Amino acid sequence: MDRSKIDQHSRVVVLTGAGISAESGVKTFRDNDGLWENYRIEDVATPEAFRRDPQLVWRFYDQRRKQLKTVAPNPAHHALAQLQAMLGPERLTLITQNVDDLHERGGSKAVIHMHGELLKVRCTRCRTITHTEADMLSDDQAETLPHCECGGLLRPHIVWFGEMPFEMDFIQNKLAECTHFIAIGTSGVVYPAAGFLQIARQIGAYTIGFNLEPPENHRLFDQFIQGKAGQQLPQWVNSLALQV
Ligand code: BV8
Ligand code: ZN
Repeated sequence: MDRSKIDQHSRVVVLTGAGISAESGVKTFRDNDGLWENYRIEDVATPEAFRRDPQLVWRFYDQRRKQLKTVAPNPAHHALAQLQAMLGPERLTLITQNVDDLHERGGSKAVIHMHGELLKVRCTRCRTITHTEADMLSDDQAETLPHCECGGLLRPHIVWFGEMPFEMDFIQNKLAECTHFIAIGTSGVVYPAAGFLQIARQIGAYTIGFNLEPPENHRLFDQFIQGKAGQQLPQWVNSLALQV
């Protein structure tokens, strides 16, 4: 039986990382050596950084949210939406490490943002989550911090280093029953996301990696397709369309 074949009986789990948004113009974490304004991202995207300097952390997320308005989905996002339409939402689970909304704008449904979303903020007191497109820091000199109606300080609805990613139970269940696991544009460095490939292999799923450069774990994939996701993914999905 050809394990690689994807058909209507397949259950596909896709994990995307910053590389799928790179051709849209969104910087990846490995770009400029993972630095933002000379800060290491691991030092800004943490609860400690937010406690220590909430204005700095809000500036970091306001700037990335603002950039979202200037970028658009690329052919890789559209190809994944096409694949989901072909297989149906029951047969394709899309998990992203990205906090941008490009999968949704590219047509994908029910996207699992395991590391949160740039366009959402959460109250640190009542935990209410609200959608926002606006800058959260006031642009006055004081850089007044945003607060909830309940008086609680608002934070980005983002999973920082040292925090538990979202939807892990759902993700584990989908990994436990998948027939195919496809990782796209991720360096496979950050856990627990980087461990999903191992879980998929252990249950016998057929695994495929798409990446510009061979990531550290590329030998673990049954198939590794090197190149830009915006070129490789549409080609691969179109070749599937003939089979499914
Ligand atoms: C947790 C939101 C515990 C923030 C993010 C030591 C060893 C092992 C693990 C750890 C350790 N010390 C600490 C840890 C745990 C830590 C971790 O893994 N650290 C790493 C740095 C070692 N993980 C955590 O802290 C996680 N939480 O462990 O909690 C816990 C347990 C119980 C109870 C409570 C807590 C939380 C991790 C989530 C952090 N938040 N994002 C924000 O966005 O601001 S992570 C962030 O970085 C991204 O979301 C993403 O996950 C990661 C970056 O990875 P990629 O997406 O892969 O991006 P990258 O730039 O690295 O790679 C891009 C790839 O694309 C490259 O390979 C490139 O070649 C390729 N590419 C480029 N262009 C293209 C392309 N490919 C195709 N086409 C192209 N055009
Ligand atoms: Zn509140």
